Amino acid sequence: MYRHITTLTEFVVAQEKKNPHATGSFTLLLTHIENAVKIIASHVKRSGLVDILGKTGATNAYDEEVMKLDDFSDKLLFDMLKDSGQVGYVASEEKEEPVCVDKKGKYNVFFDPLDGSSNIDVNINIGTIFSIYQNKGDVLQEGRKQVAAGYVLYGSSVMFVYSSGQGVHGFTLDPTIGSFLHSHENIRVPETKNYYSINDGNVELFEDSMQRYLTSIKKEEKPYQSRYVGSMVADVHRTLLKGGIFMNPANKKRPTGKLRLMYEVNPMSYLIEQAGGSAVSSQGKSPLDIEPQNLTQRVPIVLGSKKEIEKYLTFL
Ligand code: P6P
Repeated sequence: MYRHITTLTEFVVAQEKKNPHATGSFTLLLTHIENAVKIIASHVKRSGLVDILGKTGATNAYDEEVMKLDDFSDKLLFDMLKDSGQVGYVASEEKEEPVCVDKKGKYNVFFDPLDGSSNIDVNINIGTIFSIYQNKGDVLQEGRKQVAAGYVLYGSSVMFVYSSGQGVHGFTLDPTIGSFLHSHENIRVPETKNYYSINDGNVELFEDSMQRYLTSIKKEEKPYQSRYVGSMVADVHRTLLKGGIFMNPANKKRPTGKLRLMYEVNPMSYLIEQAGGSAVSSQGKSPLDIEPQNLTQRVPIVLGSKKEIEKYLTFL
């Protein structure tokens, strides 16, 4: 029995048709990102085989130039974005400075090519994160100004999750046809879930309010359960689908937190809010309202189910 399942390309084109001002530029941009991540997914799946890890400049059994997967992903994403002809500034977490591809390019794109890449050689899920702004000449814009954001999770299956302001949609790669199929329509974060996701090893370094919160949720009648992968895309994806609270807070060693505002926190906070959840940074303020000071700025982040964030805020 034939049942048509929408591909990512069809979905994005349909979204474009709904928008009277669309010129097809965003569709072209997203399609180039899609092509890049399909190639990255293929290499991630083979990463244990072609000895692609850790070496630079050698050649491998496949006579390909072997480079670290994150360098490869970084170069590939940049080239694909440049080839799209739709970008002004492109900023990679792997690079010190943004690159101005075309001053008149319509969109600025920030990306983390392979977040959690330290997990590659132990076969733990890793991900690509991207964040898209209108090119208004100024590279640094607050997260609220994002026109779209998304991630790709290279896991037991490869998933492309994104939002362009009309809810969050998930697409699962069907490797037999090389297409992302619309598997998760309009993802909504459950309002509550007793999952907490944090690196408990730093508990002695956390602020008093965080320590009191963590003690309290473990003493509830239904104690909260720890779920922590240590790979942001995996932890946020689980939080998006199942609910709970993901935290990478400030601590005495990292008073501004560990995760990058422009490359990790803004795109993930945008997605969580689009899916009906909440995201807060210092003093309970939304990270999307932070005026970025520099490209590599780190901020504390707590995000997830609306009611879980409300409970957390009562401890501030
Ligand atoms: P911590 C991975 O190195 C990463 O950048 C994120 O993917 C992950 O959420 C975080 O760092 C883990 O941080 O404090 O647990 O080492």
